[in-house]
Amino acid sequence: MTSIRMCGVVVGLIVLVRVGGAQEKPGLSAKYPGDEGIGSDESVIFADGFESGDISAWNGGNRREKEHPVVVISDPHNVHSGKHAARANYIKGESQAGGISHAFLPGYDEIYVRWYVKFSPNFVVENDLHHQRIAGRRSRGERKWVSAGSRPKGDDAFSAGVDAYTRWKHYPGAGFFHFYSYFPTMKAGWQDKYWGNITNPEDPIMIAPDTWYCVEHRCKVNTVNADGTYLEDGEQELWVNGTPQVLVTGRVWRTSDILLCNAISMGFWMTKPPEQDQQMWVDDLVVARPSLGPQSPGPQARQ
Ligand SMILES: [Ca+2]
Repeated sequence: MTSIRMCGVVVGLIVLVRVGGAQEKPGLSAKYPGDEGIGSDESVIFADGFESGDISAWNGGNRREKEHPVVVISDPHNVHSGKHAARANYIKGESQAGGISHAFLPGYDEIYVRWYVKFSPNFVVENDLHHQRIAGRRSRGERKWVSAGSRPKGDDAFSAGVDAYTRWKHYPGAGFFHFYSYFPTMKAGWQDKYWGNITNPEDPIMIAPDTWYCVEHRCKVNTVNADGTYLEDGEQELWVNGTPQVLVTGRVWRTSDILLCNAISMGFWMTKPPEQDQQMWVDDLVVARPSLGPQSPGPQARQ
């Protein structure tokens, strides 16, 4: 399939899905064109458009900083709004495990995370790209992240993940966004180990190269009653460019109220190293209690 034909298919899919409906009501972004001042809203937990010129706002820092640091760049073509964005640089044949994270304790029952992401024209996701996480960690005592290959116990950690997915390059380029999550009732997979459980959209929006996408991710923990019993009423939801993509209900994220949504990460690890140098850019990330929706056009916003 040529790149021109591929673009035609991608555009057609996006138009079809958009007719199906956008987010029902304006989110918090509507009050802050260009995200200007959104970080000061009392319902915003964290916001970073990387305008400080570094990632110092992220209190979890830069994972594997010496090998593959996430850096802040100012090339206007690769900035969504303002003058800076974050960039992950992939090197041909090298495993890329970099990422940035931020924790906010004790945490919340439900949060929304909205960000913009763009992939370089030659970007290929080999299978899964572990992109963004809403993590549930202990609100008191020792705090851990989930471990790859292991099922969470219900009182240690959970991970609500958004990946870019190609199913071993069955889909071109960066593929589409889906869920890749760890939770206590997850199913075992390859080699009888517990790898992130996948939920795909019915009508995926295929990721076009060199194009900004607005991605919004919601996680709501399930109810834990005062007597220690719990309900199967947790949720996870995804929108791309304001269009609903996946809604999971009835999920058990936890069996103890010690776990809350209290950390996020932007990650860049792929199942297999890339076969070429490639880049990904992220900008305008906001974590909030109400829904956000796509950024309203501001004086410097690129649509
Ligand atoms: Ca920016």
